[in-house]
Amino acid sequence: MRLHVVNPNTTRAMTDKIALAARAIAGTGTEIVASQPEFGPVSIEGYYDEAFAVPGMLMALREADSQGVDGHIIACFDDTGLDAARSVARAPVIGIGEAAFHMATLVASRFSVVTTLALSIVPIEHNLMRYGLASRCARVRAAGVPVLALEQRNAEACGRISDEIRRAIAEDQAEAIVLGCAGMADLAGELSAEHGLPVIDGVAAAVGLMESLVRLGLRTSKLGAWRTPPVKPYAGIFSDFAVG
Ligand code: 5HY
Repeated sequence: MRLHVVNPNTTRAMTDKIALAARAIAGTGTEIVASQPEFGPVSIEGYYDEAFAVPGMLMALREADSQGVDGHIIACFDDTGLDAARSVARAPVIGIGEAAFHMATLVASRFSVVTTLALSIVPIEHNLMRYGLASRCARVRAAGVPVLALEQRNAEACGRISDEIRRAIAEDQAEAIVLGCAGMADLAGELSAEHGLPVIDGVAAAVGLMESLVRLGLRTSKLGAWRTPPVKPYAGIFSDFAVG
C-alpha cells in the first residue's frame, strides 16, 4: 500500500523527520510518500497559522490523491484541515492528533498531552472535545518549546518536555503521555524509557491506524459530514481550489 504523509507547515527538515518516523513504523508492504505545501507558515502555532496552512495542505493532498494513494496522514498535531481533507479526498484521511488520542485510550485510562507552546493548548482541547475523548485526557500541557526549536537535537527543549512529563505523572496521575507535536516524533522511545510509561507519537500512531483502515477496506463515509463538496466557482486567488 502507498500512504501519503503531508506536513502542513513549510519546513523541509521537519517533513524529512516526519517521513523518517513514518517509515520506521510502516510495514514491509507500505510505501510512505511525504509532502509539504509550496506556500504557508514555517510552523503552525495556534489558530492563525493553522488558517493559512490549510490551503497549501489541501493542494498537496489533492495532488497525491490524484496520483493514487491508499491513505493520507495529516502530520500536524492540531489535525490541520482534517474535515476539509476528508470531504475532498478519495482515500481515507487520519490526523496524527486524533490517532495518538485513540492509541492512548487503548493503553491507559487517563493520559496527558505535552505540546509545544501554550498557544496550542486550546486548539488541542477543542479537538479532544470534538472527538469525544476529552474525558480520557487529564490535561493538555505545554513544554514552552517553539515547534522549530525541536529541529535540532536541542537538549534544553528535550529537558523541558521531559520535565513536563514528570509533572503530568505526579500532578495529573497520567498513565500515558501523548506528544503534542509532529516534531517530537523522534523522542517517544527515549522518553518512554526515561519515565516508565507509554509515550505516544502521533505520526507512528497514524501510520499504524491507516494500515489497519486500508487492510479492512474502510474509506471515508460520504453520507454526511464529509460528503463531497458541491461544485461552485471560487473567485480570486482561490479559483484553483474549486471542486469539480
Ligand atoms: C505540529 N505545529 O505538529 C504542530 C504542533 C503545535 O507546525 N506541527 C506544527 O505546536 O501545534
